[in-house]
Amino acid sequence: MKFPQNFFWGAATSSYQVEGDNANADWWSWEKQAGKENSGQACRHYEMYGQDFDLAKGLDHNAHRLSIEWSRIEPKEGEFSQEEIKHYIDVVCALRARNIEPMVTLHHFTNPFWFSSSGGWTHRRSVERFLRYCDVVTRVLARHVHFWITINEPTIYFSHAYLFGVWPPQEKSCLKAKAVHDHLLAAHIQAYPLINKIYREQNLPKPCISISQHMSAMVLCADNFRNRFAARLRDQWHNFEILDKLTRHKTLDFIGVNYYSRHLVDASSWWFGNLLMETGQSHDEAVQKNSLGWDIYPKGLYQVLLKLKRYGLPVMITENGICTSDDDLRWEFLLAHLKSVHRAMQEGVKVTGYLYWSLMDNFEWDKGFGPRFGLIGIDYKTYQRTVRESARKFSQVCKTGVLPVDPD
Ligand code: IFM
Repeated sequence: MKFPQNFFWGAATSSYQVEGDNANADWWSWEKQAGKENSGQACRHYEMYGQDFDLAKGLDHNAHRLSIEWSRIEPKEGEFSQEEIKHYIDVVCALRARNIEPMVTLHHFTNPFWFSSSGGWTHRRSVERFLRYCDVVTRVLARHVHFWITINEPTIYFSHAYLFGVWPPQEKSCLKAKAVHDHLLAAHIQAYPLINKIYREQNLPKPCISISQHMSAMVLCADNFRNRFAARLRDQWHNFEILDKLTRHKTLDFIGVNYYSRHLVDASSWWFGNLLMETGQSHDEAVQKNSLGWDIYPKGLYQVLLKLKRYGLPVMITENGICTSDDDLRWEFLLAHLKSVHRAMQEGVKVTGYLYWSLMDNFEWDKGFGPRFGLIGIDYKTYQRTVRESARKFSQVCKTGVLPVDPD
């Protein structure tokens, strides 16, 4: 099983989860007030990024996805920190110096505290505030960056923060969730021409811009009419609604996919909530789970990728990973998902890259530091990095573009 020569291989991180000391972000005050584990110094990646990128280089990665922390760049409304801007130029150049393609996310769940305390993404001025930040960042990074993700997992963000009330600002309001959804989409739709314009002004080749869309496979517990209907509804709501809109606006140059698991669809009534949310037990196959209890379902990545054919756009896996204390299982997970990617490519899906989540263990939001997603383990007492065996095996794939054959 061989991948194309110019395939992007690497891993992803996000600023808040790895940098540490992001004291101007809304999560920072929320995690304290909500009594959650504090992100504190996270992995100290803010100062140790050079060492971390050396490890990525040593593991044969040729691409790396990172995010810019808006609350560092604009700690007070309209005040941009030259020091922090320089920091991110240095970070991106550090990747370039190692021949690792930087892929930059502009919004990965966190907001500056001032932005959230004045209504966050529910505010009608949220879009113009985001665009002002995008403008500043794009102008300085354009020379060094070709791939942009404007917004990470919009559906996860607005549902967790404004519908389920489990992330800051812990709202449970359909009206607010709808406003946030609309503003996030508008933010992307308007950021797309803005970023392109900056590249034209700087005489640079057109950049590649997308979002990272969280996608799940929909699996029926029992094959009946209501479950089939519920699965279609969920597919649309969770996976495709946003992609449909953004492709209609012609604002995606590729599709960024974050894939982790499946939804087991078992709707016990025609009530909207049951159709959209209710999960059940699978009757046919017992699958392994990650340490957060999510089903491991590699076939689902293949299924999702095939459905993306409808857009006729290249696809990049911007996240796929497992939290586990069993590193053999991590490698099995990686290999099985890469086989799914390869199979989808054989069937005509143009996948251009695979970024494992995550380069290192990190702060898994409301779940704290417990879940271990990293190719590289972090000792949170000493901040020592340990390259896992799975990372070395993945490195062989990155180097050769070939998947090892199963011994059996
Ligand atoms: O850690 C997160 C990441 O921030 C967004 N995608 C899913 C990952 C695992 O939950």
